[in-house]
Amino acid sequence: MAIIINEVSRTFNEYLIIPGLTRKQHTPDKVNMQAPMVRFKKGEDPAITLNIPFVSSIMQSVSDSGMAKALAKEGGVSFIFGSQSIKDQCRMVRQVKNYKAGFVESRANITPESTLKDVIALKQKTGFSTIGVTEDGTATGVFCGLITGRDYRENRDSLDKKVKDFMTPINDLIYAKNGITLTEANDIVWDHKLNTLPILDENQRLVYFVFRKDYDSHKLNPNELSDVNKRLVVGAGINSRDYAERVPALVEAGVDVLCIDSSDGHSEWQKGTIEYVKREIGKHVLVGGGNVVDKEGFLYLVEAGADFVKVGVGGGSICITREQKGIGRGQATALIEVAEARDAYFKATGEYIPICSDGGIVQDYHMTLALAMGADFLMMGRYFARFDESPTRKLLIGGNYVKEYWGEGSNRARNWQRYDMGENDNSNSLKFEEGVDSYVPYAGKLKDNIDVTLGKIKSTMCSCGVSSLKQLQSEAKLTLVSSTSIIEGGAHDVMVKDAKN
Ligand code: MZP
Repeated sequence: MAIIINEVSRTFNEYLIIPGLTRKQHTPDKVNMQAPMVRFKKGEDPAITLNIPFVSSIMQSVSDSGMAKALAKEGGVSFIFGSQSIKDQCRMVRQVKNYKAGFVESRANITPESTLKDVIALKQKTGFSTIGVTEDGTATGVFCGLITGRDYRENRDSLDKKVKDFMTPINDLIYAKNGITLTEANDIVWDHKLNTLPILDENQRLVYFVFRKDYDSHKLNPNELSDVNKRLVVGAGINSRDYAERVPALVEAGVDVLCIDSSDGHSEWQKGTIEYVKREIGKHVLVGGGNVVDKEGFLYLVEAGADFVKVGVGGGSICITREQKGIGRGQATALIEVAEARDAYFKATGEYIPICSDGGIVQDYHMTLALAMGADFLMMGRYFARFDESPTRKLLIGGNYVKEYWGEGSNRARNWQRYDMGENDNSNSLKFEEGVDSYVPYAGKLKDNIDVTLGKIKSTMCSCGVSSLKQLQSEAKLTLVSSTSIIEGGAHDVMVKDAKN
């Protein structure tokens, strides 16, 4: 007979938070939302600390470079989806890493003898519309001029037109000498109303660009998550098949953190992947594993060397794994058990391995619950898929705007590696779907929504009398709710007026 666990497997919806004593110092502006992202030893700091405890799902319909930039600016991290070619995934990582840095190396360069056709091709390939013109077409060649979208008309000008005939030449540009500080560079940008300031060395070679948009962006995003070189932090999903080629390429592209993307992480394939990455590619390469739903799964990945562990099987909004295979566990129960295992491991070894609650968040208060139950940070798909910054189409369906959102286990994603059963499973096709193709209500800009969500979480934390996530984990009181008390929690026994009136 199988081992029967009699404890009921529960979801977030079955819990509520009991308010604690709110002291006068408990105001939302004093609440700290920072969270450790990767393994660290007692007394040390983790290599990455999130400024808000949110990461976006490793999914085609959620995390591309656009989402990654938007989320890093708010203090979280996106994991660029891995169900694409290594080249395409690395291109997305580069787009994020090159996005801003104060001083940015020019990533799109061309020679004066090239043509408009070459410029358009370069723009498509790199995604950059500001192109440096250098004698040899390299990022550090002798600087000749600049091309922006204002220098040509794509549909009107001859594609054979030479770059030297339509670029803005160096003599008409304001530029600065290498060695200038960022503040001085920004002053020049502002005083002369420039969008781009080229920085040249004593031999007139291009060294950097300073962009006006980066200055604006930093001022607007005090929580921005950046690396030591002031570049946005970005993650990427990997699988347990092509890691020997994919991981070095992603590291080369500048990725900050990796995560193995799998519906079931308690496997020898994950162990092998983590061990290979740490042994062959570098101990410093940060890699999370998952997903697991119990203590055994957590400890297995921790022993393999995982830098964080993701929790959750079958709870995702687009997931039908539980219906198809009968595997999974209520997200709240899974999280509580794994959080206990993490704390016990920390106590025993002095090593803290953060856990990430993945999937199943519907209401904003579910996030507070998950954090109180012990999650260090949360991975969300549906939440982010609703925003302008997700890579999918916005459509008008039945009079309402929606965004497309499909699971990695759906036929549409064709992400066989996430679900296959290792190297002997050579079917190279999905035998049955574990995810659906869906729509989610369109919700506007990521920043606006995150501001509201964080406002709610901070307000709840103040009600609990805590001002950090660590305190929330150790001091919050949670209670199970009956189905009738759930009804009591919404508006009831009144006729709700149309919200618009
Ligand atoms: P949610 O935030 O939409 O509820 O859940 C997102 C999570 O569901 C992802 O981070 C991933 O772990 C999981 N996922 C993605 N695709 C599928 C699927 O097709 C899936 N079954 O379960």
